[in-house]
Amino acid sequence: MGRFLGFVFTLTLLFCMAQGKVLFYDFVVKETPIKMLCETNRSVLTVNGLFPGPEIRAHKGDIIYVNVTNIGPYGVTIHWHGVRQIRYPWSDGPENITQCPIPTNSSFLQKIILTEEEGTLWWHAHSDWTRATVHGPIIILPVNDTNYPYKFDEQHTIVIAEWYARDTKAIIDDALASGGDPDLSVAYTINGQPGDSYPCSNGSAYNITVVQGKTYLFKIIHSGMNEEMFFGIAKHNLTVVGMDGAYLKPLKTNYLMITPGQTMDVLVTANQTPGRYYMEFSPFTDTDAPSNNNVTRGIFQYNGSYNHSETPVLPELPGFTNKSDAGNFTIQLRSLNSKEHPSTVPTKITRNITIAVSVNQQPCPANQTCTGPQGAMHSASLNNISFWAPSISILQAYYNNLQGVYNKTFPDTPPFVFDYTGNVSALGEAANVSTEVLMINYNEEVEIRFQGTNFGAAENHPMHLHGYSFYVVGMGDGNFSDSYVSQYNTVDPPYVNTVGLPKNGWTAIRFKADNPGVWFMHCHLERHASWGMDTVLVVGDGKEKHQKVLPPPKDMPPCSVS
Ligand SMILES: [Cu+2]
Repeated sequence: MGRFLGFVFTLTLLFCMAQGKVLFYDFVVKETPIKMLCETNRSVLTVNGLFPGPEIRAHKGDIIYVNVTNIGPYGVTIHWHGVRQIRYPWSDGPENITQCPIPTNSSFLQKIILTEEEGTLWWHAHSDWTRATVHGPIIILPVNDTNYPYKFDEQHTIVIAEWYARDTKAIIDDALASGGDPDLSVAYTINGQPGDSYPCSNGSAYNITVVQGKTYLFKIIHSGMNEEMFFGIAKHNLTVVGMDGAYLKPLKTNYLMITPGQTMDVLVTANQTPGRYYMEFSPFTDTDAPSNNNVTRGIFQYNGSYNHSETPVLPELPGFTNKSDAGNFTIQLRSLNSKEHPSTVPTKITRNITIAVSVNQQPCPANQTCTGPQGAMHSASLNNISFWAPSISILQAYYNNLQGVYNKTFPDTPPFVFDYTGNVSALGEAANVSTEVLMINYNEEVEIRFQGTNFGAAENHPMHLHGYSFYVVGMGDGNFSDSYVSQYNTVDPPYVNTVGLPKNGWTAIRFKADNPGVWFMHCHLERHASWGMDTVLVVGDGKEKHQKVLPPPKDMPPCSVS
């Protein structure tokens, strides 16, 4: 008996070691006066009074408890972007998908279960447009702190965001009521600073002082709302070594293109003449839709003796509308696929889904004036369904077998076939507004082919899936064709949680449905998500006990109060 207990104890100890540490964080969501541009201290929603918000730092396999207390003026939810949350969708966060908002003056203890994730992820609000200012990094270090597949001397986190001139909840509430375009952001920021190209900056900008010969690891998080960005540092090469919490084969480049929702780990060696060099983010605007055409700059400056007041050198980035440079960067990304970090790309696909991704219009309701295109209302859809979030959580309805909250009828193919990326002007642009989910069996090997369409203002759509990372096995311009399957990369495709679907192009992704639960899938351009470019994957339980969704915590925010 004693020997048996000892054996159990040893097993438990091993299990705990494999599971890593348990960490605790306190997040208080509250309005905080922030000085930005020429404004004086306008209050915005923050976590712990910080913009960007506090960094979570953990090791692979840790479990993190975050006690989220909301003392802001309205209900909020927080999402841990890129964390798979195996069997535990209860803490995933999207409003009315996996939980109802945390009401004002209450708390929700969220549990973040790290498993395979290693690298850079982030957290953000997932209700209304609150994530504009409620976001921050999740840095996941290798188990023993030193076991990186690359070398560097120092690491720094860079959070890119978009700043709006008024309350972002009012912006999206107004836009959805009028059917028109939401306000554009007025600045892009690097770690909370717009930089010296904006009025009232007084020359201040995010800056980093570097030592010649040293190599810096930049953990770049694009938490911006509505624009993809190019990034570069004058005269310096970038080596991309990770993305979305997984390693990549080192990719040498002089610029990168990053979409909202994506993270990239980038090495930069300070190997130029000591001096001052701009690092710059500039928008990639491949659409007729209005966009914020400003840039934001930080400064990469060497220590040592030279004229420190000299104007920094500017990088040469692709032009704002340069679709080919954006695509040429993205298609070069490859997962590391080493012995320690192997790729496991599904090759026996048992479920094949094609999703047409469209920007639509809805007719203006009678007795109303709409400010969308041609007096109509902006809308967006997946397979011609413009997603309508229910008033209670889909996860709670699913787990408790409540009827009438959602339909299990999201189609596996577009409802009708047309020349998706050709001239669509003769086709109607309205989509069906409803709550449809994709039902997927446990352990299916799933392929999803996203097909962009030429409706409305076509553009790149950063498609994001909760609960999973996926392999991007193919991508191209125009309409998808079955003949492309033989050209898929099933050896070392990038393993990501957000992929840019090219404007009027296609992208194919693969994953094994080994995480039961209710998982949101949506465009990470916030205006498209608000217009209905979303759906939900409901992945069923497996037969074994360890293949089922875990029970909910006792303190789930109630769905009746909000
Ligand atoms: Cu989109």
